[in-house]
Amino acid sequence: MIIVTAGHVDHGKSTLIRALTGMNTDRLPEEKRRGMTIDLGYAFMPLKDGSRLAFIDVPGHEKFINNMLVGVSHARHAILVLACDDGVMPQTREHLQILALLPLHSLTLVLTKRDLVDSQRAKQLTAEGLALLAEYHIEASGIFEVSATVDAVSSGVATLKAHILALGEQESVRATDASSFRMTLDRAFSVKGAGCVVTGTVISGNVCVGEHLYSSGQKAKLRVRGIHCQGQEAQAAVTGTRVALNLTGVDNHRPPERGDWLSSLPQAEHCARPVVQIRAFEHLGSEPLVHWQNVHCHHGADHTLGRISLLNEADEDGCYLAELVLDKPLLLCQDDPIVLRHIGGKQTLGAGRVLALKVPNRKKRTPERVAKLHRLACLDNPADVVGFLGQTQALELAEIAWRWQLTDEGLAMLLAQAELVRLGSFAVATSLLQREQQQFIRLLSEFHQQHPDQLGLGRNRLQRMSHSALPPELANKVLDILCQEGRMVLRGALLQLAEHRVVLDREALQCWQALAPWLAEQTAPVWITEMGEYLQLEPAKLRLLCFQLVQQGFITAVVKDRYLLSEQLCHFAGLIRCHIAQQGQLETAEFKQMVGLGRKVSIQLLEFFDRSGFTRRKYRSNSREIRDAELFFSHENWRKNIGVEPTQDCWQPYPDLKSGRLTGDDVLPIEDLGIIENAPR
Ligand SMILES: Nc1nc2c(ncn2[C@@H]2O[C@H](COP(=O)(O)OP(=O)(O)OP(=O)(O)O)[C@@H](O)[C@H]2O)c(=O)[nH]1
Ligand SMILES: [Mg+2]
Repeated sequence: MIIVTAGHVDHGKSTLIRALTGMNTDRLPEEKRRGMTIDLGYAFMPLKDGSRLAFIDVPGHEKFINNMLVGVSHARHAILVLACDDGVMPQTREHLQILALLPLHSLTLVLTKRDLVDSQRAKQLTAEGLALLAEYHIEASGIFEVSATVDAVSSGVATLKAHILALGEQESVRATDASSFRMTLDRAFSVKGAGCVVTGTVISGNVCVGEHLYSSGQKAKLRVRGIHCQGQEAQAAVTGTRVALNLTGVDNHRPPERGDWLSSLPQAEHCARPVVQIRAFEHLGSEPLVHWQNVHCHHGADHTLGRISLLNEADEDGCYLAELVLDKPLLLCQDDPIVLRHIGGKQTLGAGRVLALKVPNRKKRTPERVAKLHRLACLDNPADVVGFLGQTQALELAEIAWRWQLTDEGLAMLLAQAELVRLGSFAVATSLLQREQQQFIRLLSEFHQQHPDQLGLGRNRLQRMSHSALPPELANKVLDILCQEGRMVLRGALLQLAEHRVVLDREALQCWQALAPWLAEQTAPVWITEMGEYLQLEPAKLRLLCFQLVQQGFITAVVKDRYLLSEQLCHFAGLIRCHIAQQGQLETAEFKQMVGLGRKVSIQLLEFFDRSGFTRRKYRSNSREIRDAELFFSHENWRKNIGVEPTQDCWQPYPDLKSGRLTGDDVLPIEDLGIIENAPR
């Protein structure tokens, strides 16, 4: 447990810590000379169970407010110090404002320098202190009057110490964690014989000696060689403790520095435009926020300048929704506080709580988006937030883990609580999945109605048509599930509803009935012009018919515009298979002789078989061998191979990728058919 001090300069913060712990937190020579705190100071107090409690002593002077912000950035317990002789001063108020913006577990009010005033003044000051806390809706966990420079027993220090020890014991009961290790660095230095040492506050999770951690400042992972936790050598450190880590693997060109982060999870990208909910103190006299106002942004021990892009007007609680446009991106997680100060350093304006790390480029202020952000801001529990987000979008598991800093078990627990299911590397709500499935089915069914002569749609086209909220790889998974459930069927690269059947229209059927016997009499593949002469049809019309017949698997194009019956093709394939089984290979001349056709057409046929994956031409040779004997086995089988299923009146084909008849994963629009090897035009 860590307790931070707060209060106006010279109100006795450091003296109080010395009285409590016996340790002097003002370690710098300059601090000793001037008798004031400049940078953060640390002290420790042993607890009954042998563990230790840490104090962070902050400077009270307004010039060093940046250091104070680093010290309190992840504070959960604080002591607000108020000197009896001075009373409430500007930094008393400002420090309290900053503490009020943080998710504190306890705040103890301590009136110091009690020996300098009478009891009436002390009483009056107690009332003032309480009124001040009430302004910020903070309830003190205890109020103590202390004189830290005189004998500790009679000065109230002992009572305060007892209170702090009790707080420490309560906190140690609370320490259960499913979160991963994350720490902000407030100091980094080199120790002779040990190397790089960094110190900071463990914000979540725990770390052990020997572990490797990601560092935001370094490209490589760093190994933890040694740990000091709460000022003592240790093997591990847990949430809410002050630690010093001895790291190895540090790149000395860019050594760790204040503001860096260490984490056990691979770090997400730094965020330059977080969406935040800003709690401002306008009602307590702070300047009102203005759109596009320049501000100092303090996050952990890191700092940058930025602008506030307001998304709405302040609500009744004085809260705004805003996007922070940061000069330097910060390494943010969900709900992280970002303290906003006036650009002139005059006052604290408020603090933002991180709601989202990814922002859309457009439509930022639509009523729907603002309502969604409002809803998000009202949710405190991570499971509620994840559940809410999962209703409308797929969430990447790695992103959830980073935003809420979760270990694998923590992530599993969160998903279970939020009722999300894992799908690949994503988490989605079942309701969203169902909606997407229904949308795919609806679109495909509409497509079938509009294009009864077509097999179906490719995945990409279906996804584009559905304007799916899911990323492509996840949408593919949803389609796979639909196929596994038998609601859709994948024919080659095309998806169709299970019940969909392609039929030839009446005119096409008549043409085919006339064409089939004529084609059966032909020994060689015929050109489309010959077919046109026979059927007395224009080539354009005939091409459409041929396209349908090819889809149906009745005919096959050997080269563009030259067709033969698929049955005959299988007969040729049978001859090749037989010959190669006996001879081991097939020469072009042998094939020519076997089928009794001309040289040119024989080569066209052999090259077709090569392209479709049935045969392979040997390197620098005119002979061929079998590559996939399963293809073109028999007419019936081949139809099965190309996905043909018998129906009552015709055959259901799907394009065969191996033969290259429909390349790509889409049915191309009719204008683009030219690029398909044997698609008729
Ligand atoms: N009489 C009396 N003097 C006190 C008491 N506590 C602190 N002082 C004196 O007040 C002066 C300032 O005390 P510090 O502890 O340095 O004050 P601080 O709040 O740490 O000041 P900064 O760190 O600069 O913000 C010192 O001279 C102390 O001796 C007290 O209880 N009684
Ligand atoms: Mg001090």
